[in-house]
Amino acid sequence: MVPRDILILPDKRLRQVSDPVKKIDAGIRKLVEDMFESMYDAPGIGLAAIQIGVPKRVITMDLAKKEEAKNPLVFINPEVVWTSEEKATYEEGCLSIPEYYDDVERPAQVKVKYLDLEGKRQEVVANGLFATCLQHEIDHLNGVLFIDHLSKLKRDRVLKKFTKAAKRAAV
Ligand code: K1U
Ligand code: ZN
Repeated sequence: MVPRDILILPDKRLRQVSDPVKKIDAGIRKLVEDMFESMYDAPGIGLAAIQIGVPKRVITMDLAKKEEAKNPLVFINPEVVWTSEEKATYEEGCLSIPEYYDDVERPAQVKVKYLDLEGKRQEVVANGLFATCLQHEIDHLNGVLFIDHLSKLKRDRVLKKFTKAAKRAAV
């Protein structure tokens, strides 16, 4: 299997709101396979389907450390149903904004309901990097990028740098 290209800022498709999955069929299972292939190849710890150009509400994730066994996770139609008052700050990165990292403050814990690959309703309470990564990926499903949580000055700087790079690559 060949990893799919990951969309890079300022690709407009990254700003699209993704559609809910109506039926978990062979097409969705193939999409999930392609997403894991692309995520592990990048490498990354999470991926939203829109990052490979598919506007569907599907997320893959694997937070296992290098020395640990793989722990592939799939979230279909995820919804945040509760967030803690407590906040946590993590240095985030994004495969669609390569080599740029910055601190983002988000709720420290979240409760998310979603469908698994068998179409079964699930609920998880996440904290630590799991909570951050879930919120980062759910943001992607809504066309939101982690730089949107930074100051306008920082966001504009990043956007300018990536817009210039895209223009240079196009000639
Ligand atoms: O959504 C994405 O673009 C994936 C992103 C997820 C993420 C990272 C950090 C905080 C929140 C969300 C990444 O995977 S960036 C790459 C990365 O963090 C990483 C890559 C290899 C090993 C360990 C981490
Ligand atoms: Zn991202």
